[in-house]
Amino acid sequence: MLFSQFFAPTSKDIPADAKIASHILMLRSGMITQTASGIYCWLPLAVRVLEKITKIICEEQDRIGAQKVYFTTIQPADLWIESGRYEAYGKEMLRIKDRKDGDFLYSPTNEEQATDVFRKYVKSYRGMPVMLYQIHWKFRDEIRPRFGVMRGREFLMKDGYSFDISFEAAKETYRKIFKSYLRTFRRIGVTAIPVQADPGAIGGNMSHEFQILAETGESTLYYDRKLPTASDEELMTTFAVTDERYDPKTTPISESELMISKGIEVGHIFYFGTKYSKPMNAFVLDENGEKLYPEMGSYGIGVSRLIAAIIEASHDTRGIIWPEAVAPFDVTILNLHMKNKKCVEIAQKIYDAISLRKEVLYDDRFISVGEKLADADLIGIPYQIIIGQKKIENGIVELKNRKTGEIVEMSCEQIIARFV
Ligand code: 5CA
Repeated sequence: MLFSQFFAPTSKDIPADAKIASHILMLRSGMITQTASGIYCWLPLAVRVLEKITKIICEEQDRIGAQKVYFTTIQPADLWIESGRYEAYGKEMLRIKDRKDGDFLYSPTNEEQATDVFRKYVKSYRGMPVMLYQIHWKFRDEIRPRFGVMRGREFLMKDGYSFDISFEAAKETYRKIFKSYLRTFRRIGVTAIPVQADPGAIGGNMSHEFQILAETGESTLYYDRKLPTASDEELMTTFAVTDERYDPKTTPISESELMISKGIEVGHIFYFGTKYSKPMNAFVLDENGEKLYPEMGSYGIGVSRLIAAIIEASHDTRGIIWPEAVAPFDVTILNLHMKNKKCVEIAQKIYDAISLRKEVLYDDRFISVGEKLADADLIGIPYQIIIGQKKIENGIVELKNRKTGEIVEMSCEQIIARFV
């Protein structure tokens, strides 16, 4: 991709209403643009990151047998009246009328619809377990949308729904998802710690949040000092709670073992038994021909929020530092002197060779050296190949590691070999 043709409206200005690093950097790097309070357009740089993240999520869901669907964003109110949540959801739900004056809503979550799809088709315990998920837009009319896409009104969520024949089977599914989430976040390049949580509006009695540690996080976490070294299996029971649940009187560990940090909730999983299957009459017949109400759970990842959380956890004063697995491009080529024939020739040669194997952004714009270097650090692609007129005389280009700042000199052939 040539930067001169790439739609990334970068800016030096710090937007007045942006208070935290991720919001500032997402606006400055031209990833998002606001269209109404808490509602954003996603521009090419951001979409590339979203797609990297969704690919990892889909691969990990696939691995545990969850299957991708698209539920609908517009749902009939009737489904929610059946579950009893239509009134309870209150003002956070965006309610819509169609031309026939029918009541609809824009989905804030899809438990009801998943249950409806299940009951239409699965009539016997033999058709279970079922695990469906989607990655789709949601709308919640938050009282206080803030921090950009961190707490938006329209946001992208991965939401999954499981149907099991017994409590034991549902617990096993929950455990499987729990471990799969740890793996998913690890692959994305972040550390998300699981904490025991309140089920809130989704309901139920077993729930974990996945939190990325960051000073700007809205949640306060209390957890066991040993947590960072616990195995995936131990993590399910290692002490970690949010402030809503923290009670010094019942905490099973001593004060010296306790850590307190701020976190960003990027995932939330729930077991809630028959909370939806019973009122919605979604039953199957068991082996004796008796009614069996599926034991359900739902499993969310805030995909759009995750991007902001990654930036909160990985940036410096100059800009974003993308983990390699989700970076919008693998490498960027900075031709510092577009008017120098040798620079243009070498940059083109390196670009042609490396872009066969890697995603490359070639900055071929006619702008100042300072602007080019600043934009590269702002956008945060993991590797920068810097081509300047002095060094190129001796056949030398520089490779800069965005994260460490380390620069190494290489020949044109060496740099090509490094990436292909
Ligand atoms: N149905 C369940 C799980 S599928 C559910 O809706 N869970 S949730 O309410 O906890 O949302 C899942 C995740 O979406 C949260 O962990 C959070 O990361 C993200 N999320 C929730 N509200 C917002 C919001 N207003 N803006 C951005 N992300 C959000």
